[in-house]
Amino acid sequence: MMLSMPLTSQAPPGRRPRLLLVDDQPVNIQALHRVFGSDCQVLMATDGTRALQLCRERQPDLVLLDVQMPGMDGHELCAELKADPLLRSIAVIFVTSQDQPDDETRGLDAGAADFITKPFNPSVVRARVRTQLTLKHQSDLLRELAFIDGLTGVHNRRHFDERFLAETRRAQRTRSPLAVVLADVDHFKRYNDALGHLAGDDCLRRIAATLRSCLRRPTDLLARYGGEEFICLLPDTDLAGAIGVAQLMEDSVRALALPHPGIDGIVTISLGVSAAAQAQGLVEAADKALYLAKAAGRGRVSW
Ligand code: GH3
Ligand code: MG
Ligand code: MG
Ligand code: MG
Repeated sequence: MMLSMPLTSQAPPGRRPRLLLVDDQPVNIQALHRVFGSDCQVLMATDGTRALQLCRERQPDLVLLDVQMPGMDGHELCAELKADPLLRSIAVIFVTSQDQPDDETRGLDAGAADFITKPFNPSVVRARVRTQLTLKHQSDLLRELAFIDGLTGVHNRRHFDERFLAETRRAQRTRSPLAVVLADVDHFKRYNDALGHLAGDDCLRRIAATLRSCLRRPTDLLARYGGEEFICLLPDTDLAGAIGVAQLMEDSVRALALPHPGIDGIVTISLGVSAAAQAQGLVEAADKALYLAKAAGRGRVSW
């Protein structure tokens, strides 16, 4: 029986697909809710502006979108989503009573993945949504891989840049603090010179794993920012909190006690911390603080 088929065969464990139903007529939303309510997280909006807001705040996997609505209509909303790098991956299926081929072409041109006409057959809607959710899940996995640093397994700079943009917007919207910690391995050139590049790579892997173990919240992000530099993005964290994280990182790397023959000591890191409600210049400020930590003798946290 089609209706009892699971919606995604490869959904991430513990995460039900998140659908956004958008239609100016609540009765249409109710009809779709009956089809998906039991096995999806369902969000609802009766106008385009509210739908866009929900997309920003809740990142649905897929939007079932009515075309004709007062205010921002379906085509406009779809165009907004596809023009935004942070929202572009959300799949859009138009659900409309219009059956002119022109409308279908226009919807697909706007970036929609599929097109369903009302009145709809629940099994068909389910099957089409299932196909799009599977595609979305696969492209999410690929994107995730493209955002991982090959050497250390932590996120890469590209991912940091994208998350930084999203968190900056969120921090401004919610007026919550946002913090950045920049970490740089001390005298790493001499480490390579003394032990060789492969040992250097191993050292970077150990440090990355240690830094990661210092992060506590699922929203905290660690990325490799450059050769022997790592960066942390800490949402909802003020300066004092970020300094605490940075100090823990400094202590944890020190506790590894990795011998550094190039300086006759052990491997240490220097860290620069910055935090603000305004994310403007946050990375630059952390970089300046890192420079202070280096100048003050390395193996320490500055802000
Ligand atoms: P400082 O304490 O001032 O940071 O000194 P440093 O030697 O760490 O800084 P510098 O920027 O002069 O040198 C960074 C070194 O990091 C040089 C480069 O060979 C090494 N490095 C960068 N990326 C990698 C990598 O992926 N693997 C290895 N093994 N070494 C790397
Ligand atoms: Mg309508
Ligand atoms: Mg460096
Ligand atoms: Mg260095």
